Amino acid sequence: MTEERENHVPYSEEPVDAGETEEKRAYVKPSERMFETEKDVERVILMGVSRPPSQMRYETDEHLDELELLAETAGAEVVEKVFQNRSAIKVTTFIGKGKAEYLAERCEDLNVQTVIFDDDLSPVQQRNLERALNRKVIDRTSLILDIFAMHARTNAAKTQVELAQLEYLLPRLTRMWTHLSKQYGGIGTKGPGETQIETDRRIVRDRIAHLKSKLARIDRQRETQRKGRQDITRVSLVGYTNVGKSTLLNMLTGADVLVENKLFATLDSTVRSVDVEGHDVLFSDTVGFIRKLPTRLVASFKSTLDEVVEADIILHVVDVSHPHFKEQIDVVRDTLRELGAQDKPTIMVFNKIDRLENTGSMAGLKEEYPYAVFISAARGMNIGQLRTAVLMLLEEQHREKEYEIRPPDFALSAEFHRLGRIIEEKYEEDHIRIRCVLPPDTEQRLLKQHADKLRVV
Ligand SMILES: Nc1nc2c(ncn2[C@@H]2O[C@H](COP(=O)(O)OP(=O)(O)OP(=O)(O)O)[C@@H](O)[C@H]2O)c(=O)[nH]1
Ligand SMILES: [Mg+2]
Repeated sequence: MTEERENHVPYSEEPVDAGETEEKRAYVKPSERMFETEKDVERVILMGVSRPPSQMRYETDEHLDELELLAETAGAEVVEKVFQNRSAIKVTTFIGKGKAEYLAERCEDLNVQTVIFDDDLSPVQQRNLERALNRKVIDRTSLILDIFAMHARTNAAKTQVELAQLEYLLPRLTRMWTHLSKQYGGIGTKGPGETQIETDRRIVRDRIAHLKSKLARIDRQRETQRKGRQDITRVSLVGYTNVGKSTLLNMLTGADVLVENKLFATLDSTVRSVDVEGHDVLFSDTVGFIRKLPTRLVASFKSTLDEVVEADIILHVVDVSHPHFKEQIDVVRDTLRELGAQDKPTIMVFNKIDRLENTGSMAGLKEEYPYAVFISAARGMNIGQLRTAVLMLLEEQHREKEYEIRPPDFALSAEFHRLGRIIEEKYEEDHIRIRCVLPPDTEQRLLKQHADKLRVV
């Protein structure tokens, strides 16, 4: 057994819900392979590969800086960064033979336990590299998954992370890795002629199916909650990780979401209601985005990210003090596109202006983004301007209209009062006229529900 396999400890957490049986929990929790179980700080080498002209060396440098932050967030110590230029990636080992030998040497010299690749490795590449280096080899995706596993607090977040981890793991289950069921005696009993690895795959697949149905249940609950709020305007804070979304939510709403100088401090969405000049507005903060965020992970975070998909307005928060904030903007836009939320009314919010030494750069940005707001969430600078920008967009969305209820229906009129902003109301013998502003969703719903008596004048 290699060191890695000994780190596979059985999953023995308390059941998170009562319907969960022993058998369904019978598998090895992947996150426990990694940094969580390490008592001493894990020493790691980062490996980046440039492929000019599609990825130049300076880009690889930037990516490795970010990978270093990720590794540190996961509790590891980065002792060296290694680079290679390659025009073609090797199917078997990703990097060339010479570089692999060099890496093995450096691992030995520097007492390194793990090598982290910035690029996704195929299961075969990962396995071959582990053999060649005689060390644990992981990639960016699996590092991100580890951080997610460490930071997941709520039932929903835990379930989502575990699902993503198992889906990552499934194609990587090899004969070397396995013997899950033996650890559980009796569980996942072998069928006739079924090999150990098939049994293990089946355990993981069963667990995946169970997690998916659990997530579907969580989705339904959240949907019911959202339905109860559908008449309220929803503003979702999105952005790259660590840009200050939670700080801004706290500042806007008085919430006390955990704020940390860490990547992926927030994994779930927090929703708070605030009155913005007479409009009831729900602000939500959610999981941050990052370059190369695995699509699988985005998919398993569907129930958290629905908050973004269903928002009326998006606040795209940017850390303007970050040297690569423009690239981060692109990553966020791409992720929004993946979610199908790219066409929502969006306000660009440039945060951390207090860290800008040269305010001249702001002038250029103001030209490029004329509707953007420049704030410092931590210092509370220009928060009023941001509220105004939200309000203006709201007003634009909630244009004032005149409605007629014929014959008069006082219950319906009361609903207008509850859900809209009434500007004027007139009672006539055979009808009621109301001039008001309604959120678009609400208007649609009322018109449909009361088609027999309600119309727009
Ligand atoms: N100087 C400065 N620091 C800020 C500002 N806003 C947030 N920060 C800091 O940036 C770090 C990240 O803030 P968070 O609010 O946790 O960021 P986030 O976008 O929610 O991050 P994740 O949830 O990890 O994706 C913390 O250390 C904050 O104190 C700001 O306006 N100025
Ligand atoms: Mg946060």
